[in-house]
Amino acid sequence: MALLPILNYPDPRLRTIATPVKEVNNTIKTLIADMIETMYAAEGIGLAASQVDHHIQLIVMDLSENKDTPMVYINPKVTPLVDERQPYEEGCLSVPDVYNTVNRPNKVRIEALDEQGQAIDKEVEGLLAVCIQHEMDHLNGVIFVDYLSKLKQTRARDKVRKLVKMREKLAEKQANAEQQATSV
Ligand code: K1U
Ligand code: ZN
Repeated sequence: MALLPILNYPDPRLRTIATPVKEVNNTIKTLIADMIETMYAAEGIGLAASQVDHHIQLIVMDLSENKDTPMVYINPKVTPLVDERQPYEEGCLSVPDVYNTVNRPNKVRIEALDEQGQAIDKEVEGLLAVCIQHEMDHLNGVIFVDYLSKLKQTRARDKVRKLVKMREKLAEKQANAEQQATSV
């Protein structure tokens, strides 16, 4: 298994519309395993294939406390079951360290295929409903900050750029230190 790099906002690749999965073959199964590992390593509760630069309709999620119940949704279709929208504080692995309230329907129907190609058809509510709608947005090139004011979007973009630069500098320092340690 492998950890996959996660695209950061405002990377334009996050705006790509995902295409349906034609066949649940071994290549897709490897990607699913890698996405689950990547989601756990990043301490997320969901991950869309778009976020790891694979523009296909594939989502993984795990809302369990022990992080031992991964869910896989292939070619998902999500239908709101209520008109009313409720506020929820959302985060995004592609927009690190930014949290904001988004209003969404609190109950939805999910129709999809699982990893074995079997049909899923269920009604969900609460965080699961919020999370699947957030992930569906990724497949459609939408990021949760799009729902925020222009000012908040600019702040989010600047914050992520700063964080990414800091991470790059840290990685460079670590690589230099390792090189020095091996050359002694
Ligand atoms: O798609 C993603 O970027 C993953 C995202 C999913 C998500 C979290 C919260 C609300 C909607 C969608 C995350 O996992 S962000 C990190 C996280 O674990 C988290 C953040 C806020 C609340 C709960 C969990
Ligand atoms: Zn996200």
